Amino acid sequence: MPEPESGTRSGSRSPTSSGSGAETGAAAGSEPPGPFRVRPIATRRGPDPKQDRAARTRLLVLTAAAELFTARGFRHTSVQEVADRVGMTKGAVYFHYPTKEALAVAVVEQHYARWPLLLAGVTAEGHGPLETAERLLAGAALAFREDVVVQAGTRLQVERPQIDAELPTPYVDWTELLAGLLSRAEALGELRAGVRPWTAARSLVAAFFGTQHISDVLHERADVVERWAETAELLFRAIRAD
Ligand code: LUB
Repeated sequence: MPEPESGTRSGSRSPTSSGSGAETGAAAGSEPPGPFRVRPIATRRGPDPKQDRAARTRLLVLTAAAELFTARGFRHTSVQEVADRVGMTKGAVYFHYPTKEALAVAVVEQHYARWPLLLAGVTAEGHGPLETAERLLAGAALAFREDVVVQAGTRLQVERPQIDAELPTPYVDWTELLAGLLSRAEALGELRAGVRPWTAARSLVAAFFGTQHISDVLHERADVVERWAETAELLFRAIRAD
């Protein structure tokens, strides 16, 4: 599997590092399988109802922020608007997220926390690596149409120059995940001769990103599933051995 070349991961903070208070909830060392080592916000943390309530409130605030970030972007969203949306005071919101930047980081990390769940579900279906890659991206397209946290995380990553916070490095984990699957497909002789796993992985990520972006701008992602299906059909025909 190796590649990648320098400068793609070293030194740049990927979603894997949990230095930023990403929801951990679980004992150290039991990281979800990589990449995307970010945990979903656990709303049930155990015997302490106060902790449960706090976790549920954090999720409520995060979802409201995601709706506003998706609709208006980072700059044009205020913490007061987030507070109004969930019927809380600004102070109560700041108790859970000390700054608007911290809210943006949490939203982006929860965007990436979606993918281990999708990965586990598709992997459990027991398909070959190429079929798994195809179904993963089809599942992601559905999430881009339906899930406001996925949509908000995508917009915030595009607006990252405006956000004074350390956001996870975009695109690199999907590329690593797909390159891993395509390397396994190569080992099984499922790849067309001359197709390099990392090249194909970068091409799939670029095509997916472009497809969802155009669908967003033109149709608020209403047709992203269909648009990705037609692009995927073309790309996997080029990648798959006859
Ligand atoms: C994916 C986005 C939007 C890549 O991996 C990422 O960072 C992504 C957000 O930045 O699309 C395409 C699978």
